[in-house]
Parts: sequence; C-alpha cells; structure tokens
Amino acid sequence: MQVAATHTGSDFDALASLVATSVLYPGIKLILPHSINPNLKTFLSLHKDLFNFYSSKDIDIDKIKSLVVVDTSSWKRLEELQSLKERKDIEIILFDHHEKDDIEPDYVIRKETGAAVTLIIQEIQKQKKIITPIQATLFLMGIYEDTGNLTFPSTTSDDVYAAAYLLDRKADLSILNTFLQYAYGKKQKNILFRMLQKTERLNVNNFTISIATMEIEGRIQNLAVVVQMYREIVNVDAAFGIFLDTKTNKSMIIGRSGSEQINMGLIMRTLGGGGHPGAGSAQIKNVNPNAIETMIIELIKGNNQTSVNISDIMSYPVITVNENTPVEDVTMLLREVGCTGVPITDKDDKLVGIVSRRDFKKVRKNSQMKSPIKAFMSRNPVYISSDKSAMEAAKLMIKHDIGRIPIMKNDKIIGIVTRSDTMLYFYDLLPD
Ligand SMILES: [Mn+2]
Repeated sequence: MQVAATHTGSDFDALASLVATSVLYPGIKLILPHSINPNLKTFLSLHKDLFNFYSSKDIDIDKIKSLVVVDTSSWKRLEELQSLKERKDIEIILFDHHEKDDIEPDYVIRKETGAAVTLIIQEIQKQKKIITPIQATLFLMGIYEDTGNLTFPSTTSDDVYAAAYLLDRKADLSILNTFLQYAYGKKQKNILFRMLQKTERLNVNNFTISIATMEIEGRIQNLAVVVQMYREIVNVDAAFGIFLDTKTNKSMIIGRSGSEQINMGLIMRTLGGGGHPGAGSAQIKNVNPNAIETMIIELIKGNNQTSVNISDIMSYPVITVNENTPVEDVTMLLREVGCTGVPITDKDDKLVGIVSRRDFKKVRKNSQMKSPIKAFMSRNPVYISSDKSAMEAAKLMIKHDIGRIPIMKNDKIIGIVTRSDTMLYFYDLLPD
C-alpha cells in the first residue's frame, strides 16, 4: 500500500500537495491529518465528495510499503504516522520547501519555493499528466496562500510559472477567492472593526501613521491579513496593530508599510522581530502596549538620539559585587536592597558579569551557596555607554530579553538602568 501524508495543522499548500500526489501516484491513499486549519475545514465541508481522504485510523499502518510526504520534513508533524519512523522497509518519497529535518527519504525533491505544491506541479508537467479544473483550482489556492498571492518575498519564479500553468488548466479564480477569504473570518472581522473604531491618524515626520492597540485572548490566526486590510482602509503610510494576549501578557506587533521610507522590517528587527520593507512583526513580553506604541513612533522619527540621555533616567550610585563574593552573601545583599540582580566586577572594578533571578536558579545544592558568585553569573553582560538614549536602552532590553543594563563611562560603571526606569520614561513622553 502506498500512502501520502502531510503536516498536522494543514493549510491549503499541504492539502494541495497531498491531492497533487494522487496525480503522480495512481491508487495512492491520501491521509488527511486530524488537525487542519479552519478555512480548510470550510473548503472540505463543501468539497469532501470530490476527494477521497483517509484518516490514519482508517488504514492498517503495518501494510504501508511506500510513503509520500509533502510540505514537511519532520516526523513529529505527521501525527500517528510518525510510528513509521522506526520501520526500515518503507520507501519514502519527499516533496518539501522547508529545510531538511529528521525524515530521511529514499527520493527527495526539495527546493525553497514559496509553496510546496509548486514542486509537485513541476513533476506533473514533466510527466505530462492531466489535471482537472478542480484540482488546478485547489493547487492554485495552495500557491496563493503560501505566497500571499505571489507577493511574499519567499515567492520564486517557479511558483509563478506553476500558477500560470494552473490558470492554463482552468483554475477558477472566483472559487479560489471565496475560500481564501476565509482566512478573514468572523473573529478577524470583529478585530478589524474594533481597530477601525479606535483608530487615530498621527503625523510623524510627514508620514501618516495609524496604530491600533487591543487586547485579545489566545492565539488568533491571520492577524496579518487584518492589519493589511486595516492599512488599506485607513489609507496611511504605515499601520500597526498591537495585540496584547491577556493570558500570556505577550504583545504581538504587526506592521504594514506602503512607503519606501518606512522600512517595516527594520522597525520590527529593532523590536526583536523581523520582516521586510513592506511587512513585519515582533513579539514582546511583559511590556505595556502604550510603551510599545511610543517606541514605534520614536523609531519612525528615526530619532534614536532623543534629547533625554540615558544618564538622566539611570539609577545611581550602583551597587556592584566582587566576583569572589559567596553566593549566599549576594542573595542576602539583594534582599536587603530589594533588587533582583546586580553587576559583578573584578578586583580592578571592571565589569565581568551580571547576576539576575535567572542565574540564581542555577544554584541547586546548598553547598553551592558558598561558591563564588562568578561561578553562576552571566558573562559578557550587555551594557550601554552613558551618551546613548533611553530608546537605545529599551531596544537592547527587548533584543536580549533582560531587565537591567549597566551604564558605562570610560570603562567604569556609573549607573544602571532597569526596565521600569525606561518604561517610566516612555510613559512620561506620552501626550495627554
Ligand atoms: Mn507549505
């Protein structure tokens, strides 16, 4: 028996790739994962009679002789079928656009295309197989979804050629639009509506900017689609959504830019995320959304050297501890002064490390309380020089996920800036 499998949490690319294998391998059984994306569910509820899918429970796994895996290279994403990992007598064929992982195929087509189905379509073309308009439509949905309608930077010319071929094979664009729109469902519609109600237009350096902040609960898919629509509707140079998940206290920041001068990828990288000039996102934990909003505005101003120097907001004098101090003395000292961390210096008062709550967790045994603190400190501590701005300190904290940064002047620690110092500064900056 030959079966085809794809990753759990299937999207249209996974589904399209799965169905496409049946064109190449007649008689193959297509195994649909138990967990699939909501828009796929909607599609299948209307189209299930057209395709013959199996669940891994319907088949006798022991009878599998050949396995075609599509759109993943990782065993753990194959649900129950990962039990096949131990079987050495199975032929494995792999089509994937992700990086190599632990599936070791006998035959593989791997290329960094925008969509995995592109690779199978190329094979279908090579073998001059015939596909139906319904298949062509589904395959094109796979390509469009994974490449953002051929606009994501991951899109390759291979994807575009494959899309052209599918249009030749009578893929139906109106059907495709109906189902891809489901990425924008009821939840997303509600969020967009709330964003629009709260929206404000700001003028920053002659750019128009809109930032909408809201609380959400749990993970909501396709927020990027919502922010994209939001930017188009409010018609600004750059739009941002800051979505605070109240359960985890994590903020998801998604930005879209329509101006060449506002590089969204750069802004998001500064906030610890990533992206490209038109689109980007970042995640920040335990930072108030108002502070994030202020940071974004500061970043667009390109004004990283604000008039407020770090030395204006730092705490001093700063307590430091010699590297040879026993752990127990350090913990006692911190309890006394009510801090959770402290910079560590050597005999020449040079900064050699920093300890924080995270480092104290490394202390397991009681006997270790007598060890010098240098055994547990974090080496190569992040520091900032006193002429830098508060903005830069905030950026460093986000980037390295740290709560305190020593401030250095001429190789000496002259102060320390904590997360709360920086946040206070940002709140003060907020207009009434
Ligand atoms: Mn894919």
